[in-house]
Amino acid sequence: MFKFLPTLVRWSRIPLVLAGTALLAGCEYNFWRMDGHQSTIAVEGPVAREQLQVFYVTVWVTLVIFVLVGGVLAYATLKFRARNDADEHAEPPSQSHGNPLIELSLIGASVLALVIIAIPTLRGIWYTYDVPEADKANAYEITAHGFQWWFKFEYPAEQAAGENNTKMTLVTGNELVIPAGRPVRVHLRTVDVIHSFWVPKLAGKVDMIPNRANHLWMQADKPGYFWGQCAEYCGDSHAVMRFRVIALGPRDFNDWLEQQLQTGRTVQGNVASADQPRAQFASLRTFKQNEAGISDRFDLQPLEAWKAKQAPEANEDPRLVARGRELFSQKQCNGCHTIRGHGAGGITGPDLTHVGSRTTIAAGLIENTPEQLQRWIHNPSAVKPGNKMAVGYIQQKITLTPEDEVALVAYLLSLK
Ligand code: HEC
Ligand SMILES: [Cu+2]
Repeated sequence: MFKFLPTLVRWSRIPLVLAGTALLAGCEYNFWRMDGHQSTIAVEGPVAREQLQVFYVTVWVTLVIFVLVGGVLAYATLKFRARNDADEHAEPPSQSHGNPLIELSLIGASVLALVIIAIPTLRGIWYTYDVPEADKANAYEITAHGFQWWFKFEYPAEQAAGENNTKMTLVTGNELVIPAGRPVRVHLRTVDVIHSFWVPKLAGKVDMIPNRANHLWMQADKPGYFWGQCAEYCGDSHAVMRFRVIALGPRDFNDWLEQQLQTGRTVQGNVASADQPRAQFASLRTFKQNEAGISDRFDLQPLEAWKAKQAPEANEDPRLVARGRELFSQKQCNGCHTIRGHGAGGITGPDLTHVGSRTTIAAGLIENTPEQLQRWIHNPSAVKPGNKMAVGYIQQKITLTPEDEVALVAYLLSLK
């Protein structure tokens, strides 16, 4: 009688896959594994794995209930249907209050189902709340701040070089680099409205709430590149308030830290040359509003792309970079952005001291290429509706010629 069960179990993935397809259509490239940049099924860390277990237990319990109730319903419908005219006009069977044994066992079964779901749920709540006691000493601390519509990451344990040999806490923007295989404790803060911190493959989500000190922890099994997303509606550009998490092995992580702790890079070269700066990419093609800004190559091999981005760009032109540095203060970019060691100390926008070594800009929205960078500084609001940099352009009447843009791009990309 139960011969159909194995087949049923095998095919019970279908409703899941169908629901997944509906939700993730477009960004899905590994269909059967249900993988994708923001998959909560193909997880890569212990916290997300714990959360996935709760999900699966719930799915299986409800699936069993669905099959049992649906089966009884189908059985009764078929067995007791009217078969002929006499059935059609027969009196309804005598009505009774019910069978106490059946009712009690149904209550018992419901309680059992809830207990089966409650055990992994409670275990998950305790496990995901904070780094396990035994691992606490090994945990790395980060503070993440939500801004409309980007993320600032602070490394409280790391003192970076500031202006004139001063020290300041290391800060990065939109790309969170963490040590792989180690628990990372993230303190969650916001400077404006409520945001929510979510890295689907690693952990989440926990809200960043004004005047409230939330935290979460996460861990990446091995080095990797992960997609994050603000998961609490926070205004115009909420849907594109993204970020990235880059997990690195101990050696790579230390190398990265060492580079980040230095002041903004200065390109050496023949600055006094009388030649005109070489404009390498002066023609800005016209992008459409909301046009994507991520290349396939980067999309498929993001960690390799990130590693390549740590080295200086080919064909750096020192004169162009020097001109860009001048423009950065002339055009008041320094009022909102910090570039340590280059006399720029603004704090309302992302720290740009090492912006050239990031793979994405505008909070994970577009790739950090010369073309996309120029697209961004040319007209930020055409890339990301409502963003605060565009507001600053209007209020401070900032205008850039194509030559200015090219020089600024060369300068920003030189900041490795
Ligand atoms: C009024 C403040 C303000 C001014 C002035 C300003 N910016 Fe910004 N900038 C921001 C903010 C805020 C963001 C983040 C926007 C977002 O992603 O929502 C940003 C983002 C950026 C980014 C992307 C950084 C990243 O990691 O995503 C770059 C590059 C940048 N600005 C360059 C410039 C340059 C060059 C100028 C001068 C021409 C400038 N900014 C002027 C506020 C400002
Ligand atoms: Cu947000």
